[in-house]
Amino acid sequence: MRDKVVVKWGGGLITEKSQLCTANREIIHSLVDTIITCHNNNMDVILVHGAGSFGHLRAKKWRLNEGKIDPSNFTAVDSCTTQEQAVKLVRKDMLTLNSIVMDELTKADISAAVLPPHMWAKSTGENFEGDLQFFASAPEGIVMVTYGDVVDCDEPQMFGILSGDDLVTRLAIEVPNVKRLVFAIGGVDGLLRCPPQRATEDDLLEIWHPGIIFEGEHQQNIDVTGGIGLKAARGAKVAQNGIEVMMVSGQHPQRVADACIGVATRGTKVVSK
Ligand code: IP8
Repeated sequence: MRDKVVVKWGGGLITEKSQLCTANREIIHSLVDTIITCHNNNMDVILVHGAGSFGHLRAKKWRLNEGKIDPSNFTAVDSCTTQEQAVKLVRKDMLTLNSIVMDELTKADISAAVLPPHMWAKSTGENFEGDLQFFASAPEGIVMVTYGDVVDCDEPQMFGILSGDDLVTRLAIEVPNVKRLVFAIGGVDGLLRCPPQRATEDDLLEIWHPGIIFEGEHQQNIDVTGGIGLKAARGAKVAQNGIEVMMVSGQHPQRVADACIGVATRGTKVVSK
């Protein structure tokens, strides 16, 4: 069986994060080549993408990450009047974002199959329920794709947000033959010692483990999942299982490709200690 790499394309990278449902097609198009590089280097790819403005904005407004809450917390807007409706809309928007990703893969002659989490996964966090067998048994050269989504939860929560960062953690650890996990992120070269607006070139942490303190920026007003801090924590857990973990800028596809095939590049290598 060929080696596999799990790659996460961050939502902040592949969408315009502050503009509802706006994809960054140019970036998506440029990232597709990195998958071809993996195939040319005998590696299969499991691709997970984030939600960006197709998920976080509406999920935040309707507090979907908190599960079902008292309807009196909300004022109806034309397009949506209840949390249940918001769940359906966010799932639909995520299918739209995913179809853009799938379309770019198809245009590059890459065979891919998508497994939308709301159809096979339940509950949130890294202990979500769901059978990862389909990802493990994909034929050589077929890219298995999934993404951060709104999933069903048990009562009383009813629904919640399953982040792509939790999906990559489980996929990297549980699918056999995964050699690497690569986070392609937007706006930064990796983990920085301080928030990006204050950082200089020298503030990139080339190696990070949970003992190293950094001031991660989390856009609480936009994000319903954990931002860079969640990626770092999940990355360390994956590294603990003997899998290489890199965070690189997705705005430099060459770095993403290099990280995927194990060539040294600018970014942050995440280790467990
Ligand atoms: O961007 C979030 O997934 P993430 C999913 O991978 C939604 O954390 C629907 C907001």
